[in-house]
Amino acid sequence: MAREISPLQKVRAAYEPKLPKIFKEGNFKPQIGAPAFPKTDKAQIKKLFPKTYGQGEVKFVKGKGEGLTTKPINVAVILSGGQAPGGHNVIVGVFDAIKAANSKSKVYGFKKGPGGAIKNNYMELTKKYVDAYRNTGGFDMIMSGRDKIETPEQLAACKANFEALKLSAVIIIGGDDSNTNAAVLAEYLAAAGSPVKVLGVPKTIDGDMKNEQIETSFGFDTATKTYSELIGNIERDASSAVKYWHFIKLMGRAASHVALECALQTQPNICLISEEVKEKGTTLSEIVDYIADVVCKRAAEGKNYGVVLIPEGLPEFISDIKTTIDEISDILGKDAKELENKSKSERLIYIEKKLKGHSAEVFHSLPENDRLILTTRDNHGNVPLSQVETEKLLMTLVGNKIKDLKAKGKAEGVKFSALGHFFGYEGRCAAPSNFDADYCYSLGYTAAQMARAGLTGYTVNVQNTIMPADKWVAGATPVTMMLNMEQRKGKPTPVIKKALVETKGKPFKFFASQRDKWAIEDCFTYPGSIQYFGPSEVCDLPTKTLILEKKDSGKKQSKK
Ligand code: FBP
Repeated sequence: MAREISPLQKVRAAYEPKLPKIFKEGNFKPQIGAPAFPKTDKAQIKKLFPKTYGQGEVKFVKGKGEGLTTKPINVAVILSGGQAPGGHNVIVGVFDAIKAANSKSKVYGFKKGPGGAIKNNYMELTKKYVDAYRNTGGFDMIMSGRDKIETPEQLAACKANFEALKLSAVIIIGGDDSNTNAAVLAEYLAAAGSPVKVLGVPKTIDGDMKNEQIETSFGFDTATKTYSELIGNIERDASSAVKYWHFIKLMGRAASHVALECALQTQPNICLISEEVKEKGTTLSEIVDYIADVVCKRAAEGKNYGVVLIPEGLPEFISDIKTTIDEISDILGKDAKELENKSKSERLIYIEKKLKGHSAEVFHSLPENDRLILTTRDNHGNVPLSQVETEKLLMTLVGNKIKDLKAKGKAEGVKFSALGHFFGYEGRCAAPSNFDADYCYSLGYTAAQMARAGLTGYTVNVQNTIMPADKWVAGATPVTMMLNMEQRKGKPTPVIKKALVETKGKPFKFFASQRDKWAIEDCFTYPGSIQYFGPSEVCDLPTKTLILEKKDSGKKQSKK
């Protein structure tokens, strides 16, 4: 029996994503620029990527299809890492473009992430199958996974599987790590004389895969709009009930782009920005003092309610917690043998005994569940921060601080009743906004043209995105150009630099210029739900971050 779909999904399936004019008109060719190099660590990167180093940036310009094959080709797609709205449209864009160039071409999907390429777990994507996922959220079309293709055995298995399917190209849809992995795979295949090319597409709701060439990662737009709708609803509840402080943690493993964008959209009383906390060397108790001070100032105005936004990555940016995490990582590394067969609680006791001085004090001040999480590491060596209940921790510590102040007669009349929320998984599979639906389809379409051009080791991009879609410019950036060397698991490793919030950047500066007012006055804004139909100024609006970052450069480009 056919699966029932919602009325919105039915209508939305017919939505035709917008494309850059050059693709809509159909007369184009790739133009390869002068050799492009990374900003730093040139010699090391050249040594590691001799085949793909120094390639030129690509732009699609007017042409008659020069350099683009019209022969049937086979390409495969892989979804890698956390879900982000629009992933299905990347695949749909690849599918439509590949089939439009030659209906005999085939598109395969490796299932459950990069692990599918290693294990040869794939399916051929047919029109009927793909059509059911047009403009939908989620990655369930072929599913995702967090495996990395890194060992010689895994690289060799991928090569054999790709060649058996006679692939011209593999398109990896992922974040900074996955695009770095795409570059490693591209180099490996090129060095082995394989005909298979590898391309990347910038994905992540965290918004931290961006640079001069990549204006934004897909999914950030929809996820932040989804969270902002919920935050706006909570703000209205707070100012209606006038009795709760809401502490809302927002996803984003490291960077605070999600929290900052949501703050720009909803104007809460407080939004912590991890990057600023790190820059200033702020401690946990200083953060608690700051929040408690705003709570008291608002209480003095008769407002015993408010909204606080907290980025997920915060614990790793608070100076004393970061030191504690680093000391724990050291213990986990050095004493791996002793810890091997211990239960979770035995590990905790062992580590607690080893910590000294202020780190021990900070660690003891945390609830047991958070202490357990801080002693855990995932496959990539990351602390699983989405599981740390920072919002609850801050609620408790601010509550204690206010009790102290009251005992000293300094917080008379302050009522502090707090509720905690975590918005993360709620937004990652939302139906893509028009922006993400169009942007992702355009990225997929561009990736297909790069596959037809037989280019390898590139991440595709679509630029000029604060302008209407027909002014968008499609192209690709050599991954080696975006690499720098960083210490990973104790070794210098080539990686795409994660874009953190810049405290000198326009989005943060605008926020910082407003936050004192937002803290005390009620300036809440209620963005409402994502609109798919209606006036363009409501339905096609990019994020405030993108508008603030690109406003001037957008004008310059459009005048040309
Ligand atoms: P990606 O970087 O893979 O896009 O994932 C981002 C993210 O949503 C983070 O915001 C969050 O910390 C993490 O994934 C959660 O991971 P998991 O899905 O494995 O729980």
